[in-house]
Amino acid sequence: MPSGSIEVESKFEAGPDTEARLAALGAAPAGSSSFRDLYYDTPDLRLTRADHWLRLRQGAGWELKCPPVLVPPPAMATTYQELTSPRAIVGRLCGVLGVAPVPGWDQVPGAVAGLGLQEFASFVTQRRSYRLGGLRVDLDQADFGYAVAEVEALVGAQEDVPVALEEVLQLRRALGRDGATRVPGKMSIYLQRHRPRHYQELLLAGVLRPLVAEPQQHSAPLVTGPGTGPSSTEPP
Ligand code: V4E
Repeated sequence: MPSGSIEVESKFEAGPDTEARLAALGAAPAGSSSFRDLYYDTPDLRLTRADHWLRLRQGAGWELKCPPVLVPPPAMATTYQELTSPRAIVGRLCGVLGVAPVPGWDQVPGAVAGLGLQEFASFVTQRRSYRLGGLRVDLDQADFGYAVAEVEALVGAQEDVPVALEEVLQLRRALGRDGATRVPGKMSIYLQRHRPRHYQELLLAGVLRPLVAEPQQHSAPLVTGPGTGPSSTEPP
């Protein structure tokens, strides 16, 4: 089995009734958090064009999300392998970029510098989480004015994905969110708004899908004020 766990998730647009529905279903509040994510790629976008997402989540550490090893999931869900061990992350980065690892790259920052990776996205998320059985529900509000929710399961092996997928979609339906529209993640919206050329590249590569229409926002942003917005935008 590959190292790291596999994340099975389905994003949805939370409504005013979502938290009441979660409570009615017996979901337990699992706390609130606020964190900044910094994402990295080569200047010519070779990681994200290969659907590899390297991020430093402040307070949690480095993580690399890679595409599924086997069968792609249905339209309403995504599966990604999540690597968190420095050795696994650096090994995979070198594999994707076709570079032999160098001594001193046993920690991610050394490899990030050596491979010439650059930050391309930085944003803060305020999150409220719930747990129900083995599932987790996150209600996210990003500081660039986009809210999205997700039902998520973490499994240890590819053969556990189909059951987890069914559970995730079942809870999504129980929350009244069984529409056919694929809801974009924070990154799609971030890139579309702040890195349009990067966004176009990923559409061309088939890594991101075109946005049908920007979803409605049901609540005012939870994070406001100076210093909380995106750290950079593409040069003109
Ligand atoms: C995998 C991925 C990206 C990395 C961020 O993943 P995501 O789960 O959206 O972020 P977040 O903050 O909820 O992480 P968590 O706390 O759950 O670990 S950015 C883009 N992708 C690919 C992708 C995709 N193609 N389509 C959808 C709907 N989501 C993600």
